[in-house]
Amino acid sequence: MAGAGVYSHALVRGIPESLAAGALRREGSGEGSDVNTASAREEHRLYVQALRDRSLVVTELPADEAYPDCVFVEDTAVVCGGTALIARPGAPSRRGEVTAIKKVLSDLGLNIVEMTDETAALDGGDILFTGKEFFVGLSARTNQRGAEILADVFKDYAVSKVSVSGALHLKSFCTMAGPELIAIGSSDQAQKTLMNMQEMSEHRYEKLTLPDDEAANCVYLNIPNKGHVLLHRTAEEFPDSAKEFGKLKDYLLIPVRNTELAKVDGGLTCCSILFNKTV
Ligand code: CIR
Repeated sequence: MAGAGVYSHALVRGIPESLAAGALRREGSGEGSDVNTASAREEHRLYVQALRDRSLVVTELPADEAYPDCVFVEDTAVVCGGTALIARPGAPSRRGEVTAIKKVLSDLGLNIVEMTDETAALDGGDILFTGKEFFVGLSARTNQRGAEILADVFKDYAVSKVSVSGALHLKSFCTMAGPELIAIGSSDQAQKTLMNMQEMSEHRYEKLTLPDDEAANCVYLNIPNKGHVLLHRTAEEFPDSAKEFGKLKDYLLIPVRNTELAKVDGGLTCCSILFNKTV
């Protein structure tokens, strides 16, 4: 089953020393604030622990100093229904990250499809799978060709393209928060993007509007016999958004701090590739 949040496995990767000085940052992002590597690793450890505590089988790849952004594994592959599409990240400095990811996903028994077309670009952070269809953000990192290849690989699902500006990725402000529930930031850009998505879709989704765009990047897990689980940013970081999460009924809410990786544009979804291997 490939529904929203239905996962058995997670792939994560450690944080290299090189992240603080070498990770990519959008202009103006985390300005003047250095990443504290020790704090980043502690926050990341708690994130990984939260996934393990929900019974996911977690594979942890070691960091690679040659790739300062390697902790952001989400961008390197899209996994659905037993197939892993190995991405061609939009940032040239990140392309080599995929080699280790391809190997581990292959060792885990997934069918591997590689995006080899040199005109294609795709970051997993631009791919929103709702359980029913895919939305692909066309951003500075993901282009039309990347979206076409994804549509070709995951033929069982409708794939709609939506343009993204003012944020790094589509999922920087828009993720699933439940089987039919989309978490969305309240900026004009975020609301407009969701409106465009709804216009293209045959499905009707509920929306959970968060006052902070960044807080709309959350991790929804739908684990058999464990119900709805949501990893979301803490009240300390985003008090108003945390109040909105608190109104969700029948959820296990797990606040996860992400102050350090956020300085280099990393959100909660970026730090894992989540997939279901029971298909
Ligand atoms: C980058 O610019 O590629 C990294 N510094 C942040 C990537 C965040 N990934 C994601 O949102 N999926």
